[in-house]
Amino acid sequence: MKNKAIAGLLYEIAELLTLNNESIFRIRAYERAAQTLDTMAESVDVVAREGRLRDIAGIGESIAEKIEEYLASGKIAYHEELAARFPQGLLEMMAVPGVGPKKARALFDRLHISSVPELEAAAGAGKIRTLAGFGKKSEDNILKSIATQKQSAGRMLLSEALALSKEIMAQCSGIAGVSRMDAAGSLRRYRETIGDVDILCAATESGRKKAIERFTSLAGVERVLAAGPEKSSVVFEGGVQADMRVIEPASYGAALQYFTGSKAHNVTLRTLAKRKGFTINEYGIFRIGEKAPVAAKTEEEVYAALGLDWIAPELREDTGEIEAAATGALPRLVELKDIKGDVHVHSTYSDGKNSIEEMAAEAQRRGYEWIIITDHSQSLKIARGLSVETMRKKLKEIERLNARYTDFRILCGTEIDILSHGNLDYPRSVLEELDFVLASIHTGFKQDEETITGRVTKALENKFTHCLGHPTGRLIGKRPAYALNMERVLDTARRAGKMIEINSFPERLDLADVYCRKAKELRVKLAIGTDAHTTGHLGFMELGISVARRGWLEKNDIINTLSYKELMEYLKKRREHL
Ligand code: DGT
Ligand code: CA
Ligand code: CA
Ligand code: ZN
Repeated sequence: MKNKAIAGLLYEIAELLTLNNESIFRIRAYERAAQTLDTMAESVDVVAREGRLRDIAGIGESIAEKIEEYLASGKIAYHEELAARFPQGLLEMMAVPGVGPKKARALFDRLHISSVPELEAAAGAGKIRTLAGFGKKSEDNILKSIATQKQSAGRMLLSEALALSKEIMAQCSGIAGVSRMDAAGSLRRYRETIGDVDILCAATESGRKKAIERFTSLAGVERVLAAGPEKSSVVFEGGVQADMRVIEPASYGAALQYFTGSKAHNVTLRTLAKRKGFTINEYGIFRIGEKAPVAAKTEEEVYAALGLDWIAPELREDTGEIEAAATGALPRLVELKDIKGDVHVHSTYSDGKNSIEEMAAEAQRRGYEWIIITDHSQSLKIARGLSVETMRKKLKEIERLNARYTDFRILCGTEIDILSHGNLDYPRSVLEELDFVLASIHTGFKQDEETITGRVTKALENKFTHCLGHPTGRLIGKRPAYALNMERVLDTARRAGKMIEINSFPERLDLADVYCRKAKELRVKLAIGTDAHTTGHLGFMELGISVARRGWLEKNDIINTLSYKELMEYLKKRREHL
């Protein structure tokens, strides 16, 4: 977790240097170092302790010293010194997507705007469009970005909350008298953003105190908000809140059910209980007027007491799951262990950090049967998209690697740019040779609904396209979705027999759960891709699976559950289909 914190500070230094009009080389050096740390699989503490910090490509003496300073003291004086030169609000403005350091500086110098609220007011009043280099369009974008940021304000990404909860539970494990620990709340339901982390812990009287002590004195705890006998709350550095509730083992199932939520699910459940002559709370389910619960120990018993099948937490949003549980109609949700391959993987051929061989080895380690390498296409120069010539080299390398495996296969694919008019970024002669064509948008995010929807549907109708990559382009908390008409896109996918990706990258989770469910209704198949740029990123599959499960998807709705042979047949049929 320190990798991220340090990367964040280094990125900020780069931005502050930009704000200060410093040398571009210096700025790039910090950006590169930040990016390296951000995507590094190893923990920076360990690397530093073993004296290998200066061996990392892109980390020179001066930056290495700053990293060491952070590891020793939790801060970087150089960062603080730079930050102190500008109003805090200006730094926040700089973080608004579409603003950035250069524009922030212009707004500050010419309109004396030095905070996000001031920026919002000025944009709303039409004052920004008059500045040279801004215009009406950038004014609208600023307003949109501020709105997106507000929506996710105070919430963290699912991946961050998962990492934190795993850390908390690992640190709190092994306490005598504590028999079980689970994440609850939105985290157990795998919502895409998380307000606070809720942990439940089953403990006897003696385990109780120790669990709370351990929890409230965890590394990184900045403030303890409450340390009661049943519930304690802490705030970690960076402002993330976590609650831990300590529960008697006898009523653990009832508590887990209650504190998993969602609130809407619990409200409907409570209504059903009432109709059946029960009351339900965090201690159990009770026949009205009786003291002893009918069920409390396990969640299964609680649901069964109401005549319901156990409902997977990912479904507990009150969108029909209770009705389905009453009639035995719940879906059998896809699971991580059903997954046999990954459809979206980058390598050093484009902007990935590991070779094809390394990515394949990691996929094998994860128990997969196949992996599709989808490097960027020729137009996407910033991500080192492959020329036609390099693509031919890549095809040969994959052929050579495949000759070595007996029970594993690498497919040669591409994450191909959908060009501005909906055309694909390679000629037919290349497309014909590829196993998998994942078509994505990387430019022109701000086109209007008609234009961008037309562009995407045209790409889907192209006979060589197999799948639409990160369909809406949204970055959670950072960038809104394109103005895409998703109904039309799904309908086109259905008619053309094309797949839609569930991109598992932490800030994408795109296609989102509600649309996954729509896709399933239309019998459009989904393909989960991690968009891995390092071997470690293949682990994002857990996030993609969680989106699929929240979208009610079963094994057959997702092509990642196919064996290599089934997959090849499926892909071949898709092409014959046209
Ligand atoms: P979050 O933290 O905003 O991502 O969403 P949750 O669902 O984790 O909400 P949180 O942390 O406020 O509460 C945890 C769970 O407690 C929630 O999912 C449902 C359960 N709960 C049961 N009854 C109530 C209630 O009356 N109020 C609230 N806030 N939660 C309740
Ligand atoms: Ca919560
Ligand atoms: Ca909570
Ligand atoms: Zn992409």
